[in-house]
Amino acid sequence: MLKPQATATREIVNLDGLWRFDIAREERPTPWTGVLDSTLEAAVPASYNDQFVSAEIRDHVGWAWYQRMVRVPRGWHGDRIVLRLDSATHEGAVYVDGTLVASHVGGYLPFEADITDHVTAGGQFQLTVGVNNELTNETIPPGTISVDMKGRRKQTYLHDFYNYAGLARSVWLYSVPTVRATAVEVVTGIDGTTGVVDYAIQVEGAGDVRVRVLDQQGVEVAAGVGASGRVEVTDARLWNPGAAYLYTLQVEVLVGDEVVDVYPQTFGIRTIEVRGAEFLINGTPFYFTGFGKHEDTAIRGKGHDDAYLVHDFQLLEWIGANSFRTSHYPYAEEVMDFADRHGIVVIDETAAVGLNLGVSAGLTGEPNKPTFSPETCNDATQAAHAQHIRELVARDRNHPSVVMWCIANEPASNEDGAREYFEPLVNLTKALDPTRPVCYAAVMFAQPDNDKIADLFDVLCLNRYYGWYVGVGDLELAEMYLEGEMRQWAAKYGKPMLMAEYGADTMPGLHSVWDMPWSEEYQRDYLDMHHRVFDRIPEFVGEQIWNFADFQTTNGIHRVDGNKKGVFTRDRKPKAAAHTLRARWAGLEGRKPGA
Ligand code: GCB
Repeated sequence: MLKPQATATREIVNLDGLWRFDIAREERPTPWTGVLDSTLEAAVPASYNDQFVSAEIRDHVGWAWYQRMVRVPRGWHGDRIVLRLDSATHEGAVYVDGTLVASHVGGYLPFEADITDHVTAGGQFQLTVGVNNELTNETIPPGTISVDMKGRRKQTYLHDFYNYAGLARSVWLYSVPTVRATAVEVVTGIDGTTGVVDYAIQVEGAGDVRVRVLDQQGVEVAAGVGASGRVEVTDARLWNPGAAYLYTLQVEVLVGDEVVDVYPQTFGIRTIEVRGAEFLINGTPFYFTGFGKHEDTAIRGKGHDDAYLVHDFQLLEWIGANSFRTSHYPYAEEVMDFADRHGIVVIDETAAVGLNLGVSAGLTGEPNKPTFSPETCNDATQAAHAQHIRELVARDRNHPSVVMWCIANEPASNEDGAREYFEPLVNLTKALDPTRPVCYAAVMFAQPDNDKIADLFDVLCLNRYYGWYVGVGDLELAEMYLEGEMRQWAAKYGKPMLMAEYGADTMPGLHSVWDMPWSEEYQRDYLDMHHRVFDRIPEFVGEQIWNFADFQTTNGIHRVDGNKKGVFTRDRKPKAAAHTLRARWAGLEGRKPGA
């Protein structure tokens, strides 16, 4: 599935704006495809939860309905007409005038429907989109639905961020020619000063393919014919962290001599390699600095917003961060495109967060159920996870910014069944994309002596909270624990190690001369302590702090208006630690301090 773009042969209409809206109510059976008799309107793109002053809507579990009229442009006669939703969290059902045209499970990846047979060019139709926010043990991420003593349906889940739902990304109507490109894959290599570009194009209908590689000025630098092949760019400009350079593979589909479809696919020429304990980009050791992030802002929830996108990347540059992880789900494609253009390195994570019943048992004191069993994470969960990986790799494989796939956050990798669950998923990811390393972010219960899956992966990504959840308020002890454990991982595996989460909740404005948790000084000293340890261990290839900014959490968790581990507040003001990070990261340019 190609991202919609306007070209000489393709047109596009954006359907964002205000849509009629309501949650599914008893008097309106599901699915609801009639006219939505609601006075509510919801903004798209945005999660619906925080737009209304209504606990009933915010805490709703189940379907919600969005509806609007859509006019098809007159000139689209003879073309295929496609509806595309960039995301519908977590399940979407799309109706054109009451007919179901598409449904999709998985809240953070796009899906589309060819609606040519249901609409006419120049005519209009009623578009209804159902979104369902339910999480079960067979969805990614997983969750549980229960009915409380008052008869209300309740959703619980094993991650702390709020379960925002709705149409958080754009909706598009677009036209494509009947004979067209339907998928483009680009893999690059470097041979001396030559960029080697392998491409593969899928075509619908009987058409021939030719490709041209254009540089950033639009000048043709290479060309080829055929649906797959290799072209070479002499004196190639490489895509480098902090110094992005993008080429365009201009795909043309021909019938006879006529160009019937044009699709431009941007790409960067660069290589990724894990060698020993090094992570190499274009053959040079790379040191990650940055954050785990969230798609999270006030009122919009997980709604994509270009102004926040620009500002967040400005802050990344200001603080000297060269990377982030898309914790804990795939981000909007606009974010990935922006990272490509601005040379920010991305660890691309699936939505597989919370495959770990040990964490909840730890928090509630309830007996520990096995995470991997027929009643908990089972074959259906694994199948949903595999499908999600397929869709993620298909969507993001051409982004030069993506340097590694992270297939899960904090799974129960210390429990029986973890290996059986994960080995096929690692193999699948590597078969889909042999060019990128694969990792998972390991939970603190998974230690060098009990983790069952670390050897399957290329990079050890560790989430650790010494000085916060363990040894809180005693940074001297925390430093000993941290260094002790990290040296064991290094000795056992000899792989590149990246601290994928470490952080301390911090209340802006709270100050102390002591090691006082929640104070701005504590966050600063906590981070400094970690950096001393990373700098002493050669296997460390990076540090990504939890979190870039404060973010909203679920009601059922002990937090003060959300998770406050942000180095920036939810409205992106720096806490004191931001300044010390800036001093550490400035001028590193991807090198480890002291290297
Ligand atoms: C973690 C999770 C992350 C949480 C964080 C915390 O280990 O991966 O999603 O937000 O801890 O702050 O507790």
